Amino acid sequence: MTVPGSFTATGTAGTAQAALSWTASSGAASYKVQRSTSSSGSFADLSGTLTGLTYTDTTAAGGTTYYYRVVATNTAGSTTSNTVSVTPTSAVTVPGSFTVTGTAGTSQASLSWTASSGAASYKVQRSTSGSSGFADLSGSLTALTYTDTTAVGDTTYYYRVVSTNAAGSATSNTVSVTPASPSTGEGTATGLAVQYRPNDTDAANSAAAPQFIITNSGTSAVGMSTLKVRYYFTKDNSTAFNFFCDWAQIGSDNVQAQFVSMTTPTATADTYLELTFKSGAGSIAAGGNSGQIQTRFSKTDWTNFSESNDYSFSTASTSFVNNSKVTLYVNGTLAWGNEPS
Ligand SMILES: [Ca+2]
Ligand SMILES: [Ca+2]
Repeated sequence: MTVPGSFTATGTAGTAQAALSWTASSGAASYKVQRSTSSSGSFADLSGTLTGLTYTDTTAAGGTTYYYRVVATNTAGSTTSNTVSVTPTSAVTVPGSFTVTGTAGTSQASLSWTASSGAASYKVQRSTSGSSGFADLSGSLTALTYTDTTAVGDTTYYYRVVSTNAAGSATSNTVSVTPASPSTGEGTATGLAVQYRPNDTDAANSAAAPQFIITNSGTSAVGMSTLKVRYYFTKDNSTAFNFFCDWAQIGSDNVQAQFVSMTTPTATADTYLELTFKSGAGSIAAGGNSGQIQTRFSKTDWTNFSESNDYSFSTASTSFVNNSKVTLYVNGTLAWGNEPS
């Protein structure tokens, strides 16, 4: 009987483990795996007595470098393999807890959050209820800030952020933000505002159905024929539009519409629907309003819109509320709202 022959060990890193294998040692009766955290030792027995040629060290910690060697034994003595180093990768755990804060701007909300340990990406979610109805607002983010420019002034929104990695996700606290309405000097002077609601909140069907009420909180009546309303959107393709005024308190025949291509498009607006009013529409008394103006438009080929990327579109409320992203002009001068920029 002679001592076991020379042989070679190899090691492969796993997640918090190391997989070892070795060639057969001639004449070996059994093997033992030894481990050290130093290449020079000391090595301690890790395994019991083995007869196979593989061993998995599941007691390893991710990110630590270990040194392994294998000892082959028979009754004549023992032979030790080469030493291999293996650095197991760290186990992926769900992202850590983190905190979001929000700041109100004019028709927008600025969010920032602390880092969630181990997070690969973040998503911002929004709801108009603090307890339910959260929907993804942003795409996948790696930054720790996000600005919601789709917010409407004087509306309270609830935001939270979800951090994600391969192991799962973590959700931040919820913050509420109420963006301010824009102040336009002319609007303050005239007291005019535009209320809006989407008659159809489906952002991906063949109809865009904005409905409006023009309100006059000023001290004098305003002739409707001096007014223009603009509703901004991206047309998504080059198809032309059909306009319908389904109903208007002032008489739908008194509502005129045209679609105007913007000379300076923005990410959320390349076209606007412009409403003007015939003299038959009369005037809006001080303290009064126009009544509902129920408009709708479709593409001539009835293909679907994508309204979620439209400047003036909002599903924040299905009741009539002020929408500063619908603009109103008196004799061509901006009197309400913010044009897209
Ligand atoms: Ca729609
Ligand atoms: Ca669009």
